[in-house]
Amino acid sequence: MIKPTAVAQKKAGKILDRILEEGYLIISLKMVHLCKRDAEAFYSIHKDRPFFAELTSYMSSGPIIAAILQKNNAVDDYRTLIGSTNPADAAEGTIRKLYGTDLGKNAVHGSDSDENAEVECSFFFSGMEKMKWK
Ligand code: IDP
Ligand code: MG
Repeated sequence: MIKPTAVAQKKAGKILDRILEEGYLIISLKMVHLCKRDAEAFYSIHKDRPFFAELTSYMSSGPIIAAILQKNNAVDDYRTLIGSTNPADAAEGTIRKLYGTDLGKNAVHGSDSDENAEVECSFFFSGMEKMKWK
């Protein structure tokens, strides 16, 4: 996902271009404005964390762009490409360092395992839209 601030700041094109340059295929892509309940469902894994309300309010504050990306070792390589959760700690040249502004507004989301990627792709996309992924 490209998060609301990065979309509002018109960074989506640059972020997607970088992802393509790094060798990912974009299998599916859409822009949607999540409601609070959608954001709570997507981030339900974090429901007991102190930042859950802040996170889900933010993620429902404006449109996001969701994508299914395909590449060998996609999850691990994408985590390296985006950098640490806090942009201040992210390595130079990473997407969060380049386009993130703080811990919440850190430009992009990334799945943390193949298993969660499957769940998260299914949250946004139908079977038809995921067709080429498997
Ligand atoms: P990740 O996005 O790097 O996987 P997670 O720990 O899964 O990081 O947290 C999900 C998102 O919640 C982060 O991307 C970040 O925007 C937000 N977040 C994490 N920790 C905090 C916090 O302590 N305060 C506010 N937001 C946080
Ligand atoms: Mg995470």
